[in-house]
Amino acid sequence: LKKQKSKANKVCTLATNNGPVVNASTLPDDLQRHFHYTLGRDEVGESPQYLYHALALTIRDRLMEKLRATKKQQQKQPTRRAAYLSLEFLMGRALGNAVLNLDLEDSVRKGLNHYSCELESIAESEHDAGLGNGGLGRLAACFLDSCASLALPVTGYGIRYEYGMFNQSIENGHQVEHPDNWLRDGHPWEVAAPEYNRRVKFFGHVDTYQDKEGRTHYQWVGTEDVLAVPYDVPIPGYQNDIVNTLRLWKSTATDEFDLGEFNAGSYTEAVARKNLAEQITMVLYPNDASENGKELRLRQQYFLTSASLQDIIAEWVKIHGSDFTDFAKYHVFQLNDTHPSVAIAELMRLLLDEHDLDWDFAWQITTSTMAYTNHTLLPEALEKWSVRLFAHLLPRLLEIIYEINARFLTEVACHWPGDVDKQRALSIIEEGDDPQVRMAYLAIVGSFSVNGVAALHTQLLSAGLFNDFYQLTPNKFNNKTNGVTPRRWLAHCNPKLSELISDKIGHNWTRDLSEISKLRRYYDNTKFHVKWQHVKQHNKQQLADLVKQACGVEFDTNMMFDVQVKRMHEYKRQLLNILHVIHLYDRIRRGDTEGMTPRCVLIGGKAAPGYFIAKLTIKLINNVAATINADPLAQPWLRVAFLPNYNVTAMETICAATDLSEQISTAGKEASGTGNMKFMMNGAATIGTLDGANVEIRDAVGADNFFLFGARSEQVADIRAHYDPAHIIANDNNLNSVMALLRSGHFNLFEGGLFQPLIDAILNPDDQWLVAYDFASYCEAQQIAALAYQDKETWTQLSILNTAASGSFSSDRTINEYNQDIWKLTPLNA
Ligand code: HBZ
Repeated sequence: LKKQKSKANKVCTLATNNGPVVNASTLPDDLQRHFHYTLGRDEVGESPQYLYHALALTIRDRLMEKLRATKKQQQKQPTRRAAYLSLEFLMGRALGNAVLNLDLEDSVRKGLNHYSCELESIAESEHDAGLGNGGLGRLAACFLDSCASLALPVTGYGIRYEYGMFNQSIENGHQVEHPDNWLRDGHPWEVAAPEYNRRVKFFGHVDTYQDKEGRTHYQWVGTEDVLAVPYDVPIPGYQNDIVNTLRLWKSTATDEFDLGEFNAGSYTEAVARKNLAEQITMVLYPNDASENGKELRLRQQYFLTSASLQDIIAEWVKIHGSDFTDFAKYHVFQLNDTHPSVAIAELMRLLLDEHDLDWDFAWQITTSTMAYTNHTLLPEALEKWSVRLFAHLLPRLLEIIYEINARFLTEVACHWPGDVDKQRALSIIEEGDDPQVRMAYLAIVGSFSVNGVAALHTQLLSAGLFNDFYQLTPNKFNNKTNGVTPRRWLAHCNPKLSELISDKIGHNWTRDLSEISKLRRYYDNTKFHVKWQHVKQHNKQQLADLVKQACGVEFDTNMMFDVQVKRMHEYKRQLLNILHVIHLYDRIRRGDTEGMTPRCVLIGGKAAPGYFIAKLTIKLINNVAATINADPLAQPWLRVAFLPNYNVTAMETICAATDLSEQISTAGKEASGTGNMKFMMNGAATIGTLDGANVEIRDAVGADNFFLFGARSEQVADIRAHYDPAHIIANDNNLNSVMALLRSGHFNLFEGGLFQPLIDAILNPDDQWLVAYDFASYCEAQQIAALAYQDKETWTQLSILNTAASGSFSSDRTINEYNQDIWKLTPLNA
């Protein structure tokens, strides 16, 4: 019996170590096994989602193998690692990306053959993982792809929202929000890991006591605890056998919490408390540029932060016990904006209160492991939390923040002796009737690195918004211009162009996008032009099909595709875009079509549900579109559509099909932009202001190949000082005529006065966004772009040059810079 037992154990150990064999050749069989046995299905029939699910499980098996191997390699030779802390990871769909990164396309197609199904149609069953608002969340997703592809030991930590970014429909021209129940059909990519549950504290109060040596100890007690359950999502590197982890936390009630109440006879209260705990990770806040100060949001931030730091520290303690000497040598935390910046206070708390370190040592560790990325210059988007709320929800953390602030203000006093105003200006605590914690200041003080996301943005941060901090610690500040992953944003979303590119310059651009510059050699090769145009036509047809189906608008692929897709915001100036559309329409109606280029204008994006003026802009775009599309006079020249529910998956079709990319923010307001990079990579030309990464895009492609317009960021303050939009309108026939049309109610015949707030905004001398100011130069740049488009050769050259110049906008380049300057990690296999 003893013998048998030990044999059984051995078999068991072997099986868990090596697992079953899964590889490309067994894929078709594995797919059938999952379809028929795991899911218990017989035929595909009306329900292709089961086949999608089976395929996802089949691929997940392969991801798990590589994930295990990657972990093993890390354990064999412990290396420094990074944690990317972010409230948002806007992943989109996983299937196509996994097939590409694991190089499984052929075997997947073979496997699907058995069911007479196409990969493309099966992929449509997947819901987008929309766990983010926009640029910041999608950047985090691109970064994960690059980290895995560069074999860097980086783990993403985020929240497993039950409901992601809302779904947008357009009803009578208005945005209507619908809950995004993305987990409805299950999420086959994730694996729950309840063995790593963590407990997060809220509320309660702080007790202190003195030990024998007279040291004060702090105990955060009387808390209401919530359990954090990790769900791991595998992140495959590009054809390199590496699979990293994105760990998403879900909140649940703790067991004994329930039991206690239950035994006391308060069954309903216990269930209600459970709801309260589960509320934390229920829904993503859909605001992308303004703070709402809601308690639940602070709970989300602390929940993510505390669970993630505990996770990392627990792992450390398992190996090193209570010795934290080398902790900072092995760890770095990248904070994606201030959203997780309470991590600075939480790491201090864990080290001080739970692991008994003294302040100086804990602070030394914190300030050599935390790094902060800023994504905005808009003052209204800088996070502040009421001290009152903080004291109630996280009393111990507030104490620690006060202590950090007191010590920091001493430094300020040394640097600017006697300057009390300076101390007030730099204080982490903003004084006033309702004192506030300034999270950006906490993030700067507690980090060894502070970076902006484009050259101009970093310069404006250092010279403007954070100048005092820059003077105090200039070496903390650095730039990391954003990038996007060329795997999803070229190889996956534009297979036809990818093939054409690889035919000419080989395939290595997918690993090293700087190689794409080799395309320049072909920029005046007419044979190549024909192929390039052919691909673009094909992609435009795909987008035209999407627009037809989603909006009922007929896009003609021979017309120029002029596209602006991004979150709706005044600073992004979708209003300027639609004013130009009205101007074109006005010309058509006046018969002034000489030199006009036929174009299809596509606009898409979500407005924060409480953002009135952004929602009204959506309504205006829809009304203008309806009027123009119904006018037979306009048909040959102009078509306009607002695409509902713009998301990652929509962008994959859109960026491959666009001729002209609209990047028209008021200069100095868009930190970087990343859509601009996706369009460029796919061969669109940009019409844009000198803002964010547009500056670097224009430098890369050459001024002749970029349609520049508008006020420069350094002029904006001067312009605003004597801004008189009424005067500008009166002196510009085109704008005057557009405003007259708007005022006449031409676009709101049965909705009198509807657009008055937009008219007022343009006429307001306080208009921060300078819509009227930039209108004339915008129209001029549009006319130049339109003329360029009429010359097919010129435009094709422009298109090729844009793709060829996009090499430095790969997130691989960005991540290499993060690694060289901030993280200093050694790649696995190296
Ligand atoms: O981050 C964007 C910037 O506007 C854009 O210029 C930049 O390219 C991108 C990546 O660096 N910022 C955001 O997307 N911000 C948010 O989504 C956001 C979300 C929640 C908030 C505040 C902002 O509470």
